[in-house]
Amino acid sequence: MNTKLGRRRIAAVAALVTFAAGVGATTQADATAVPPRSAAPKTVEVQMIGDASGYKFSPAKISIAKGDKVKFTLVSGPPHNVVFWEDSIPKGAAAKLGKAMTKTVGPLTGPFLLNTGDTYEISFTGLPAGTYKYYCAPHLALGMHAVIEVK
Ligand SMILES: [Cu+2]
Repeated sequence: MNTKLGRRRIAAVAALVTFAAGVGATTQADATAVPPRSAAPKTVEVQMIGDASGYKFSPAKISIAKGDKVKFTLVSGPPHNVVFWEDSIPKGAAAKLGKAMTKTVGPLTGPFLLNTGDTYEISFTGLPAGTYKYYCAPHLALGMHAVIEVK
């Protein structure tokens, strides 16, 4: 009698053991909690520099994955900002990029950073792959422009 119940108990114990093994391996448990992706989103840093060597974004060209963030940090020579050329970004990206940019002071125009250490972040989540060319409004004439490649 009751062999069915007995089997169920064994199954329940087996499930518990499996669960406990999973808890022991925390990295494995964490990996199953995030949606599948080829790699975790990362933040890529770009420095805004203005000194005796000139005005520039460094590095001037970066390559990121969809979903990554770009973090601009003012190092020297302010004010600096980030402005995208609407005709030098992928077709259909302008509206989404405009929403992804916070504190804009004009179309695809980020706020002016004034102090060393100030940062400005843009998330490329949901933005199409392609080439995004941008510049710093105060220093465009001095060659302060750069490229973000979204893969
Ligand atoms: Cu600048």
